[in-house]
Amino acid sequence: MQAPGPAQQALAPGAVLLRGFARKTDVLTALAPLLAAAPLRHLVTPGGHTMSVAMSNCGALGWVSDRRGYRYSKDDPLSGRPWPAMPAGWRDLAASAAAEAGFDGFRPDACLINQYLPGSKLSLHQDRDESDFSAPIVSVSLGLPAVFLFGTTQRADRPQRYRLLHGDVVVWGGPARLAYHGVAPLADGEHPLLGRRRINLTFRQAG
Ligand code: MD6
Ligand code: FE
Repeated sequence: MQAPGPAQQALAPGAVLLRGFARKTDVLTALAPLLAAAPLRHLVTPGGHTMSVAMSNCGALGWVSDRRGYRYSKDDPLSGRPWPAMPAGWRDLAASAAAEAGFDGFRPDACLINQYLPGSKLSLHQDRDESDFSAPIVSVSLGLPAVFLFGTTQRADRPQRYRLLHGDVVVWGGPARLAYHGVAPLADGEHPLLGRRRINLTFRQAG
């Protein structure tokens, strides 16, 4: 008998929510050493605002923001050294989630690590700093639940709201690749593995 696959929920053409896809994968063991090598920090936007989400990266490229703009960088601006390598287990998890959502051959070279504390939020935005939009975005939710906002490619369209739990994975690509998305202010709580925070891993083919 074949085990049932993970629950799939279509959010839009090209966008899929894979409920619990990462729940049984050990992604947390690698987290502390990565954050020791490249600590979480609050980036400043080109407009001069300090983001409430704290960020770091692993992989060949990392996403950074400062007064000069958003971009991908080979080096961590804090240390001047390359970002820590992406753990093979993380890369394989992202590739298998992408394949499950219909995107074969996903080879992420960037993983953004985001930490949300109670009250942290991420305004509606598009992920458009990557060089090639033919690859999807794979987003892994860990820790406290969050309300994920997912709209269309038009900023003015009101986004749908989805509650994302520990282990949920969202994949968006194809016609949804440039969909506006964000995260509502995180509600306080206590997660058995991660405490009072949410960690989100966002995998991209950036270079
Ligand atoms: C999420 N995160 O946290 C979705 N995008 O569920 C994002 O969309 C995102 O956290 C760009 C930069 C950082 C992010
Ligand atoms: Fe994003």
